[in-house]
Amino acid sequence: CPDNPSSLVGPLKVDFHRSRTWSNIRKEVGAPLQDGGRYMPRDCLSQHKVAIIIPYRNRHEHLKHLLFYLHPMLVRQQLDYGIYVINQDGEGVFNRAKLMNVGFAEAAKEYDYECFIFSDVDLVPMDDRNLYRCFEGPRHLSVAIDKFNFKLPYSSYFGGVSALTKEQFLTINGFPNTYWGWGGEDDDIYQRIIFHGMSIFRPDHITGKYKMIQHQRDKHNEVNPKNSEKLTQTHLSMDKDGIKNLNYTVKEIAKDRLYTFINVDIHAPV
Ligand code: UD2
Ligand code: MN
Repeated sequence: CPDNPSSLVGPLKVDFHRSRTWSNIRKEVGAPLQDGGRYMPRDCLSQHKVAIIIPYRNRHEHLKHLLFYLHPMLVRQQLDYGIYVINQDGEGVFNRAKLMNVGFAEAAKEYDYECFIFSDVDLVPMDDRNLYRCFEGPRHLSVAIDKFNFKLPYSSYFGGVSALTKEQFLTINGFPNTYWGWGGEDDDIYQRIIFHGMSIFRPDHITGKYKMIQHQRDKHNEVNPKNSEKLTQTHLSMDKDGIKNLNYTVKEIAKDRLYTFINVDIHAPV
């Protein structure tokens, strides 16, 4: 496929006011997909094998909105891609970064993905020129979120949506497994990247616009004050705490038309 897909349209209309049904979404965007939320272009060979990893628990409405907008955009970007929803089993403390590690490991078992996009379930891109592919360095995609007045909240901000090649991900030993509850894990990932001598790529602030679905803080994902304290230790912990020592138990893998659902026990403290 060409380097610059010709079917991109630029700015997208994104609206969360209408509630959606799964069957409607499957009808509207499911046609070109194979089970598991898999797609590859038919008329050309895609240059990008991309796994989209979504850390998840109990956000059904958000997932519907995201998939409704994301699938058509990824098809237009002519990616060879699959969408993986990594569901934290049980009611224990949530752990976004560990779920993303699990998503990396499980997706890599299924297919020869070269690029991994890690995305919050509530962030919908507002411009399809924001390419969901990988670059020479780790890329932060959600640079202009409405919640932050379409600006970076701070210059080392790495939350939301990011893209790393398999090699970049393994170079930083993946993400930390030990950030339970809300906060800090995105800053830890940023530091891992910098400490390993890489720099961050970003789209411009027009292409990188996102709409965040408004929500309250979830139960069992309360701010954890220990997380910000851990950030001073990243350089010491990063090669011990990551994809190399990841452990978890897969409880179920289910293939929906729109996504692969992986329910996982990540041994959360209760
Ligand atoms: C910010 C960051 C996010 C992460 C988080 C701190 C933005 C836009 N995002 O998100 O990347 O660094 O702070 O941990 O700044 N989730 C569930 N179910 C739950 C809890 C979380 O599915 O019960 C997932 C979901 O994909 C969600 C993500 O975890 O989008 C982050 O949690 P959040 O949306 O509650 O946190 P938020 O918006 O402050
Ligand atoms: Mn959020």
